[in-house]
Amino acid sequence: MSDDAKSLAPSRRQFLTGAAAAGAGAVAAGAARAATPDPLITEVQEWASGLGEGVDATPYGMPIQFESDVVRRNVEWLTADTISSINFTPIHALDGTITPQGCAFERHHSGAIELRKEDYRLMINGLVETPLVFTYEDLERFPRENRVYFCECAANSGMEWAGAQLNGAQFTHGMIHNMEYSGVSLRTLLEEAGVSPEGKWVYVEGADASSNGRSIPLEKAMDDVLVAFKANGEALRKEHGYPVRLVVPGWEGNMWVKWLRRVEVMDQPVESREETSKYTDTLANGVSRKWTWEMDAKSVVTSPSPQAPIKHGKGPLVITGLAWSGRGSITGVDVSLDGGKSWQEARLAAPGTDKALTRFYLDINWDGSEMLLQARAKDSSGYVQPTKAQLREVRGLNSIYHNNAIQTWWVKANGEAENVEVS
Ligand SMILES: Nc1nc2c(c(=O)[nH]1)N[C@H]1C(S)=C(S)[C@@H](COP(=O)(O)O)O[C@H]1N2
Ligand SMILES: [Mo]
Repeated sequence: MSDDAKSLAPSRRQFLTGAAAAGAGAVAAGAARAATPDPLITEVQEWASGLGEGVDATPYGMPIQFESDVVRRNVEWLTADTISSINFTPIHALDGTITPQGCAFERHHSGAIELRKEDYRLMINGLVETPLVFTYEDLERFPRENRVYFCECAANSGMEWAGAQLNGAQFTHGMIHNMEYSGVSLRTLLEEAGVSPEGKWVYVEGADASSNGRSIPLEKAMDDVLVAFKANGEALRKEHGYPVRLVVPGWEGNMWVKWLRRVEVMDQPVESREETSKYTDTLANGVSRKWTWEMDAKSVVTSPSPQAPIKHGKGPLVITGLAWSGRGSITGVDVSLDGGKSWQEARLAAPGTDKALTRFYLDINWDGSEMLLQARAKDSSGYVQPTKAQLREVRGLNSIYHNNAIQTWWVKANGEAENVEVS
């Protein structure tokens, strides 16, 4: 901005405050038809009175300052520290399906590490004909694939098991992201090493102190698992596993090992901490479910929602949200305005794709009365997302993980929304 423009700015800004309020009134009346002269149109504005920034100002861009509240957030009481912790994607403020890496939730067991490409090694050992070690450059020379998948932490919505608790889609459903990955299929690398006939499982681990070791059946490892080094076109961010992470489509986020360092082919699973004492669900009778790898179909209305209230009053209202399934693609989403008594079919922004987020919209003419807003996902396996009561009947109340129940937002007449349960 030139000095001239700067000296003009304060008085302009004062003037604009009044103009903005008048503008908002006109929109609330229901039409964008100009009745009175709008200074935002008729006056030369601050941003048109000087020069903008040069192309050398931002070698790598951040969102504009006006979007500074669209950020990951954490829930302070959830974990004892921020190293072995988690934060949440601001899904209430995003649209479309691709999650920018910069605000995609993070989950670390021992913090996000910095590992240079030059220092990167991936070992394949165990029940193979030839144990192999790949450098980053080696990986780049194998045939590459591009695929879009969601990654959901098994603990997503875990705090909601006992009752409605956190007030915002970011906190109830934000342990999820959806990116386009570029990488090499794990199958290609395993075939390079030659899996022995006794090989039935792979054990995958990361280079961080926690190592986050998990066992994966060989069948899955040879199916759609990717060894990825790019996300949404750019290098993986540090917090998502730079330089290389595992992508395990449709399966719980814990198996998506970051900073991937080793794949050991085994004849049985390791039964590591991450797959026994964690990421299992204890039923009412005390028996725990394990090997609950696939993430069941789930959906959530992202707007309106507690962090995204209706500000424009009654009339045209865009209801939108996300749906996904670890067992295939989303075939439909129903939306209820009355707590599940009646349902309407939402419009999918694009046909559902395999194990990726699907965006849905329901365009209504809101009469201004309160709503109990819900979404219900249906997937290509024929599965329908359950209510909280249905899920609790099967799983009891001891669970933390794998809560895919229908979420309810109580949208009040003033447009504010609250996390509630209907019975
Ligand atoms: N090496 C390693 N990989 C890891 C973890 C970890 O702590 N260390 N956390 C896991 C968990 S529990 C989840 S939900 C996902 C989260 O991936 P993100 O941080 O990219 O969102 O990474 C998984 N991979
Ligand atoms: Mo997780």
